Amino acid sequence: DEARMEWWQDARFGMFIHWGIYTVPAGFYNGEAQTNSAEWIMNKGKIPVAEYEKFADEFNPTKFNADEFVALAKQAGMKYMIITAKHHDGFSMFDSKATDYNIVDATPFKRDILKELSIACQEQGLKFGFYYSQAQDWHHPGGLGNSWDKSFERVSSDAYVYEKALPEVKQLLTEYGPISNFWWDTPREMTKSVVDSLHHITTALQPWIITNDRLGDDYPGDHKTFERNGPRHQPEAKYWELCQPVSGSWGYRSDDDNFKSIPTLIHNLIDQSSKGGNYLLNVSPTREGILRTEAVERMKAIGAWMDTNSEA
Ligand code: JFZ
Repeated sequence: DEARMEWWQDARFGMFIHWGIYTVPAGFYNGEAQTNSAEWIMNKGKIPVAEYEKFADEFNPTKFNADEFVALAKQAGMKYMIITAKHHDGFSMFDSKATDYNIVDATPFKRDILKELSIACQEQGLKFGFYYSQAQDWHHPGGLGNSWDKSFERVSSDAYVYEKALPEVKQLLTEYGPISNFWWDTPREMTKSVVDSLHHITTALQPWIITNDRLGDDYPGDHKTFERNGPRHQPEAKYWELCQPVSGSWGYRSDDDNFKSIPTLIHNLIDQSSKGGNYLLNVSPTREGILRTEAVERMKAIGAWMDTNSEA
């Protein structure tokens, strides 16, 4: 285990990416700002499944360039990248074989951005991993979290896992090269057997993988994840990570001007790493596939600080 965790413990800094079709409404539904992190808009706006699906028709991030994205992370001094393969909205950001509700089959873009990023990361020497919302899925009739849409008949959570989550996780672990991390999120009432299955295929298919602590009760994972710094969150755990969005929202929203200052970001990085933790900093690509200039500026400034202050 020590050997498996070694690169991660040395890494100190990683890029988190929240990206999905919620960048089309970008925080606004029926002209009204939804007061929440943008990737929650379907839930907060109680948007019916059939209506939310239409955002996929308009998702066409033609300005996306995986090489440039990975190069920027490297320039910032980041050592690994974790991207949302599927968030709570249930939309798969890769060429899923389990559902057509994915970036290749359901959008005019038709490109598998996870494949493109996995290749770019391998070429440029960055570790690459996935965020996956295993319990909440507001699109599948058995996924947890969608109680506002009564237009379809519900199936069991187990049925959802066997039809969608397990096959997708398996595909992500077998068709995208070496996967450094699996970042589960929001464990909810799932049966022990499906949680066990998710855990077992993950470690069996990628024995070197590192997982966080959000799969389910019986699984502490390899490291803890925290969202806010401060004394309460300085853990006693050996392996831990602080994750934060560079601005106010995880997913892109058009009115988000709440960017953390460059000194704050550098402070957070030093603060976490000096205490033995990692800092997973989230950026939010737009519906066009690019980052806001404020975010790019910040990545470059952190990189410049690293260059002047590193010993190598
Ligand atoms: C979850 C997601 O719901 C959210 O959209 C985002 O992906 C974030 C990284 O993770 O939100 C959480 C999960 C756990 C806590 C807070 C927000 N927590 O434990 O404090």
